[in-house]
Amino acid sequence: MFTQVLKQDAAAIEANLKVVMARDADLPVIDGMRYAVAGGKRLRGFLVMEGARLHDVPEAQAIWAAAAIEAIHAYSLVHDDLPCMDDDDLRRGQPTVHKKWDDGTAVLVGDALQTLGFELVLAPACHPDAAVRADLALSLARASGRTGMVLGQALDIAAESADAPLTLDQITDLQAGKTGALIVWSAQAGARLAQADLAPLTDYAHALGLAFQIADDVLDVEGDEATVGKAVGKDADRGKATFVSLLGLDGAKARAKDLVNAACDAVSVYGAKGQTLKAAAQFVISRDI
Ligand code: GRG
Repeated sequence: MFTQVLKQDAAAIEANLKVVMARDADLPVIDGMRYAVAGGKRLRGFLVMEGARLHDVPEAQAIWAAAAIEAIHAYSLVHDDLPCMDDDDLRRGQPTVHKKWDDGTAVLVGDALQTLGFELVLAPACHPDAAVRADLALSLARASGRTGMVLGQALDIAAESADAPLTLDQITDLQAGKTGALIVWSAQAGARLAQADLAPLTDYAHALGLAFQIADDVLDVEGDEATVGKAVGKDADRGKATFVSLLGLDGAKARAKDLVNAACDAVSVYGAKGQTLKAAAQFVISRDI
């Protein structure tokens, strides 16, 4: 069952990150890193592990790429929660890093988690061939930096002071960077480790990433703060254009469903082996966390 696989992968990723940081100095930045990287659904890490399983990549290798993407994702959340960005007090049901410590510690925790992500994909245990490790690191840099997640976040910030609300096409582009790019990298990582065709998993992840973001917008309207583990209702409070404000609640849900169908079609080429990825796509739009 998908949720069981997600749980097992999450535990393996947690264990890898714990071992990696076990011998580090006893400083707020290290405590903050352990704190920030703990918890979460580990959806991106799961995508790495499942893509690896599809291509018969050993788990002992894939776990390094899975831990890497969870470190990068955690960095983005720590920085996004800062008062100069989204200004949130709650993340994964706990006080955000800058609330528990201070802004300076949160900046450093994010910085260090980001560099940790690159350290992990470049670890020889991730792949014996340095060219494969370099490919993982280069694609991760492009997915997380100025052509990916940072670009999406910058477009989001610019939209706040724009004269007109964003159109559906503009929001789709913005989210392809902000949330989509890391999801695409995660789904591709197993094929990169196996030096296999990236196309089916790329198509799957483009549709999944958008469905994930639409589900996030729906949760912002319908979700419960205690269950979601972060503040809800923020988009409407700020008059922000979202998939829900542009398509309506029912329209957004219908669009997410279509995207999940497209994601499932994309992995049909793997036959029965693609079943868990199909279940993951269904989970993304039915989740309440
Ligand atoms: C600071 C450069 C920079 C980028 C931040 C990812 C991001 C960009 C901001 C997060 C804000 C946000 C709520 C985005 C919506 C989608 C999203 C990424 C939700 C959080 O991801 P989940 O639901 O979280 O996978 P868990 O806690 O389960 O890992």
